[in-house]
Amino acid sequence: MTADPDCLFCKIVAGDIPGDIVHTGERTLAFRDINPQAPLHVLVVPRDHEPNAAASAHADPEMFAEIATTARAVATAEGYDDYRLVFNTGAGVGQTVFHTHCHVLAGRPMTWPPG
Ligand code: DGP
Repeated sequence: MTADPDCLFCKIVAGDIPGDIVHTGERTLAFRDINPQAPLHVLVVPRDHEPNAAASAHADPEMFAEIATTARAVATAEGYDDYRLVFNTGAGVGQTVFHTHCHVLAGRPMTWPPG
C-alpha cells in the first residue's frame, strides 16, 4: 500500500478525515463528492496513491477495470443504469486533487462536449 501523507484522498482512504463512503473495496474506495455536480456524484479512488489516472494505469494496469466495476456497482446501487465517468488528468483540464479519482455522475441530462 502506498500513501502520501500530504494527500487529501489518502487521508480519506486511511479514515483520518471523514468521507461519505458508499462502497468499500479491497483496493478501491468510493465516497460522495463534497461539491456534487449531479444528483449522483461519487468519486472512486484506488487505495494506492498515484497522482493521476495515467500514473495508476502505468503502475497497476488492472486498476482501471476495478475502478469501472466499482463505478458500475455504485451507480446500480443508487438506481442508475446510465452514468458518466470522468478522469480529470492534469491541472490544465481541471484536476485539483492529485490522487487518481474517477467521477461517477448521474441523475440529470448531460451535454457533449463537456465544458
Ligand atoms: P478534480 O477536479 O477532478 O481533481 O476533482 C476533485 C474533486 O474532489 C472535486 O469534485 C471536489 C472533491 N473534493 C475536494 N475536497 C474534498 C473532500 O474533502 N471530500 C470530498 N468528499 N470530496 C472532495
